[in-house]
Amino acid sequence: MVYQVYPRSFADSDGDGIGDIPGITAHLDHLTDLGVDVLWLSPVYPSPMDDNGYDISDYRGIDPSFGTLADFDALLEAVHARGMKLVMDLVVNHTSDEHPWFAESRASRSSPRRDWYWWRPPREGMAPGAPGAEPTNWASFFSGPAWTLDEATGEYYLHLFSAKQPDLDWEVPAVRAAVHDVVRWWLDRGVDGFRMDVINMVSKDVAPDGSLRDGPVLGSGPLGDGSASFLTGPRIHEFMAEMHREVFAERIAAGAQLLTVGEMPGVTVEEARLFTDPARAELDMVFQFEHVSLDQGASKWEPRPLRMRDLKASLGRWQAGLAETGWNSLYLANHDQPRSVSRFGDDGPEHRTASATCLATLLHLHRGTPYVYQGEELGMANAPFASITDYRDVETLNHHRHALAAGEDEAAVLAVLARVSRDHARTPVQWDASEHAGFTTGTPWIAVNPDHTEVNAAAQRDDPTSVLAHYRRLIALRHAEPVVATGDFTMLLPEHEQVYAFTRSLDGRELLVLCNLGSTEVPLDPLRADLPPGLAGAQVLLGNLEGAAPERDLRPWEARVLDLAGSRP
Ligand code: ISL
Repeated sequence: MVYQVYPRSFADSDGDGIGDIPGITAHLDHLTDLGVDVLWLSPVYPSPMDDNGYDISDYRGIDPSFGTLADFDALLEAVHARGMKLVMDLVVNHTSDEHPWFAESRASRSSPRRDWYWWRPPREGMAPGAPGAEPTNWASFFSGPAWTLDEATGEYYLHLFSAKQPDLDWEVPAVRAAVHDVVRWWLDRGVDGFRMDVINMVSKDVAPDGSLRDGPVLGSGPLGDGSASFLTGPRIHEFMAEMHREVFAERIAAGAQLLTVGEMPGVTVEEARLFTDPARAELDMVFQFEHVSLDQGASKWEPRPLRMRDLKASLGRWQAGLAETGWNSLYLANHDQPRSVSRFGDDGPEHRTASATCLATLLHLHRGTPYVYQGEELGMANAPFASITDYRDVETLNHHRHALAAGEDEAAVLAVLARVSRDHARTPVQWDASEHAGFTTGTPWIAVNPDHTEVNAAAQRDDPTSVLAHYRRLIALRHAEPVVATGDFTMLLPEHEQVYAFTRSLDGRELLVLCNLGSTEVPLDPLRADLPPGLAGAQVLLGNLEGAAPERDLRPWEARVLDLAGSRP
């Protein structure tokens, strides 16, 4: 399994209130105890921090707020000494606007690096800066248009994210070669692979004359959805195969064990199969977004209740779709998503532990590679932020500003942010009950969740009933049982609104997983006809509540992994 560290919020070693690399090195026991195989580090490169490091100004260094290259090398060595691997975040759809490449590109229309980014003149017949003069109507993911005018040269540059994150133009071979060089540089330093940020956006659908097309208008306009022009674009498979060939293939042939995972908003299961088909040699796995979009309306700012049958239909389709060819990544949370226990579980005191462990069981018993996001293994919940001054994230702050400017009611906007802001994932890891949760001796850059007095690693470490202890057991189970890692997956009870059930089977071994995703008890008898036979003779391999028995009714948020083997005629 892979454990994601968001360095800014993990552990601060020097009291400046910002997590750093020595802080991670000092907490590696936590990862070893958990059974982590791979650590994925969100970006630590030099950055103006407009998007907390997803805006990189130097691909070959470490931001001073996180430490030094020597600190990084020490972390890498310590990770390897513990038998773990370390995967970096590769953010190459865009750079920071403060990257020297962009500085050079923007300097003049005739700069040799002008074409490294997407510069375009205003819409035909319109003056630069006039409303609607942007080259296309695309909305940025972070509110407002995806184009910003550079006054000095009179052209616009494309940024699918913030104005400080200009998109690189991968059509230019020198851009791709520069990216390959960066990847080689880190592999030579000893890293074990990459999580590739929005990598399915690097191929844009550009017409032979260089123009890009408007997308369908969003809501009442004027901005449009350009995603048809940049999600999984025409040359994306070529670019992924090229990177594999240029950078990874030789090292893998020489015996290196490397991991590549592409973050791909909007990717379909059919595309994912192509990306992860070993015969095509592109990527090991992708992060898909279907299951984290089911509780969203027209946008992430319009949350709606999740229907259990939608979740099963979606995850079930991904399990089936990548069963023969390809491989799934499994996640419920990351640094962009609200906390999983608040979103899919029940973070109130009564059901917090049970629902966090129930969700963990569900996820970790699927086929694929599970990802745990820092603090998820403690049952960390959304922050009780009530004012816009509590928030730090560029996406959240931009949305708030744009929504208010559009006349939306602030209380309603804040109510949505309280559910969906990315900052919920970014409050400091709760190490202990002390002030600032043991995260820092200084003032944390974003508030610590006040529930750290109850919910923290120190309180859970030696408590066998804790969320942390349950994660440890789940990870150990996967390591010990081939059926968990690679067994076939069959979804059961597809229409049931509360019980999520499936089997895993391998070489005559069969596991039945039952998860009650609700706060009421569910009697087992009415479900029997749709469950495999042999419940009576089954063994409880793992349960999240004390007193688990194969045929017991499912208590609120109870999860059970039953071993049906031996009970068959
Ligand atoms: O966060 C999201 C949902 O609100 C997504 O739109 C998110 O921006 C998208 O998944 C891309 O995420 C990645 O690239 C962004 C960065 O802000 C995210 O942190 C990163 O994971 C731009 O680099």
